[in-house]
Amino acid sequence: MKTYRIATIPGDGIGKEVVPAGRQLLEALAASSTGLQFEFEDFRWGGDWFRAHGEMMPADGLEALRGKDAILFGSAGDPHIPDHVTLWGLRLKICQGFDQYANVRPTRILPGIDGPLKRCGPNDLDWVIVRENSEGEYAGVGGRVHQGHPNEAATDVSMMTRSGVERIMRFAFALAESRPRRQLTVVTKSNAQRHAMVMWDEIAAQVAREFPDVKWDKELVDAATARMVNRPATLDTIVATNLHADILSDLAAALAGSLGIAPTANIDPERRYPSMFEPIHGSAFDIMGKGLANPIGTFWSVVMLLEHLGEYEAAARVMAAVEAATADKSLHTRDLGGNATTAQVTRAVCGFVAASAQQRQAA
Ligand code: NAD
Ligand code: K
Ligand code: MN
Repeated sequence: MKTYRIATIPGDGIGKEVVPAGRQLLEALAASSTGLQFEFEDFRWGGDWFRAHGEMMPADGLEALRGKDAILFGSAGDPHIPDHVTLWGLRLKICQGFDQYANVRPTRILPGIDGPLKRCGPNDLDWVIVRENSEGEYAGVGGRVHQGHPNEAATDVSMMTRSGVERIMRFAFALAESRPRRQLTVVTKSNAQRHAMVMWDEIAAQVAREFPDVKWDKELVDAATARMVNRPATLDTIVATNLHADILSDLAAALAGSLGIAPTANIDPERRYPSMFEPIHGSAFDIMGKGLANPIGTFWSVVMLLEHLGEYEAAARVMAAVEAATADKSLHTRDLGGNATTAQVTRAVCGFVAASAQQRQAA
């Protein structure tokens, strides 16, 4: 019997709705599997914790997470606290504290879901975006002088290091090599950003020599958005900076049908620390507390969590359950044009997981 220690951090807004749903799914999986168990510890950090303690998570919070096998995260963002305080105080603190430098964002058109692109079927859009997750535009370097005065100046410096770029390029090339098409697009903006992005391009070309089987090309980030819409089938694996990939992956999610279905993994590839899995969406203030949140993005993140743990069979079983749910339009939440609730989708996906276990036992 294998027992995994999982930390759950719902955070704020709809994070408090989708993370419990993700936990329910893992519990359904454990109940219907032989040899797989989860030990959960729930951390109630975020906006409420901030109101009570003046910080988003305790100073020794990372210590409490360190021994876990994985973290399932919801969202950081509270309507009454500035966004940069919530983001830096919780999500980025964990990503940077545990050096989760590779952010992986798969995008596919799932069965039953109609994306906004005409003539774009499941085979025309199958991407993985790799986001540099530790430096770049979100390095936190910069400041403000003469605050509030007419001559105020402010900077956010995009700080890139050779070792930081090398490791994300190597990760992206290796991931591209592991996929059937062995193809990588390196997104850049080295026409305008003439220091860091030029180094980024040079390192891409250098790392490419270590991966002779990977076909790769370069695309400016603005042109990349148009290519995603106009020629989606020409893309496969994509690597981009922290900011560029942040933006491209929301576009990717929307093109695949909804922000509510997109998953992400914040990975420490060297496995020194626990990795963290979350839907890519935020707190969704407009629908929080109403039971309308689509839990599919969290469920797909659970699939990525299981894959990271090496539980490939369980991961495939959960993904099949997710796809059985999306294929049924009566299980679509409002973001997909339906009227199912978070609870209904969760119950259905847990039911599919249980049913697939029974079928396996019968076979
Ligand atoms: P958002 O992702 O919260 O919402 C954007 C839109 O998508 C909203 O209309 C929302 O209703 C819809 N949506 C998102 N997820 C959905 C789901 N699961 N089901 C149905 N509809 C869904 O982005 P935002 O409005 O820009 O940000 C709100 C807050 O969340 C901000 O505080 C922001 O900083 C934070 N945020 C946090 C994270 C994170 O923790 N990783 C990511 C993005 C945004
Ligand atoms: K999130
Ligand atoms: Mn984002």
